[in-house]
Amino acid sequence: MGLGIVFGILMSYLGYNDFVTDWISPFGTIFISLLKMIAIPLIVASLIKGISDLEDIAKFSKIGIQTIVIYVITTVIAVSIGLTVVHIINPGNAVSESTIADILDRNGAEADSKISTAAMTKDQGPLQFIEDLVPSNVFGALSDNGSMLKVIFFVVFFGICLLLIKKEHRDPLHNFFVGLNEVILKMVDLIMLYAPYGVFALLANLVVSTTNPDLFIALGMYALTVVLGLLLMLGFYLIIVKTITGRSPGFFFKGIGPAQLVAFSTSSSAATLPVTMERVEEHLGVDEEVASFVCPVGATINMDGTSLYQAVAAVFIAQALGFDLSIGMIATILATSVLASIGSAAVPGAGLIMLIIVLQSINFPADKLAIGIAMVMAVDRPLDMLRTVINISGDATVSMVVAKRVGKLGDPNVKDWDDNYQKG
Ligand code: DAS
Repeated sequence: MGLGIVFGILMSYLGYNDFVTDWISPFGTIFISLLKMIAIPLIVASLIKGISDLEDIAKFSKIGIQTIVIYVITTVIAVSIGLTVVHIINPGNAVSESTIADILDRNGAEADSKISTAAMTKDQGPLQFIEDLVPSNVFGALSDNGSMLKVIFFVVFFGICLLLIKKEHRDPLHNFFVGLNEVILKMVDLIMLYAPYGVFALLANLVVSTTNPDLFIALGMYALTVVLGLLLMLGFYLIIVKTITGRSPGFFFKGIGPAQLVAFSTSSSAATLPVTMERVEEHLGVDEEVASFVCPVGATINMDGTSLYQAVAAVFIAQALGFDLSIGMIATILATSVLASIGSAAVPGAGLIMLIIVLQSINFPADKLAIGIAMVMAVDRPLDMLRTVINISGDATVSMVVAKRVGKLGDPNVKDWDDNYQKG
């Protein structure tokens, strides 16, 4: 990351801007194309698997339904916090008009390109938004100029029908989607191996695109906005833990701290899951029956940190590249960020890939999308580490809340706490 910026500054100083744009930048464009290539298969596979797994969740009806409801509530709160802080700080507005013009011009994007062709629809009636949700041609929706919301509509519809078939004790496609999910995740892993080279090229090209420092000031403000949002979300968890379970923040951090460190260092909720479960059971007092269910589900469908980040990043990119957001678009960002959180894989960089889904859902101009992703990628690695910490902290919080509600939250500091549950 830093190397790309230093290299770009050096090339700009030596006057080799065109060399970077002609010979380095394409490796960044390839990386963005790889992310866009894997985004739809990732959301198709992980959303369908996530929804169809709900059938297993529903079996634990006492725990399952409330787990899903509480997870969705915390994700909506996370996105709302993200949207609030980004509209208070407005980091994207720190990018000057001349800087935007420099960047768009060097990257061949139209300064006044508005919503992409897919959104060029007839007069917007009051229910146009609803009409636009339903694809008349699934493969058209999957195409480059398709509408991401149509894809999501089809995927959710398909997943629900798969769930209903499973409830009839038939599960014709389960193994297919489990296998598909694993293959897609392996592709994400390999694409992320190329990430350092792609990010180097993108940043070098970004630096030679403009000599104005305001872009980097805006990026710093953007990163601080995400960090502020994540801290507010952590504070929300502490309030929930204190008011619902009576446990202090010190108890919570002492219990979940080691898992947060693993999440920070791995940027992977999936890799942290075993530690999260051990800490939740042995140090936060959650009974094994609850933890062994709520934590794995959380690692799959609950990524509050990721969804908060996506809301902030989508608004920042729109602000920075001069793309006006309507109220409807902000509502779409909220809905898609929640869905992207369910569909995000618990692996490094998954949130960045899903950001493409969020931007495409508001028909963000295709020629500006790559530039926007390149911008936020400059600071994505440390933000991925932090949002993964929030993701697992949210899973631990909900585990404690569910355990408390079903009377299975003990106090690990009390001898033989296995059966000293605080009743209901
Ligand atoms: N790294 C993801 C996780 O494992 C989160 C993200 O990419 O946003 O939780």
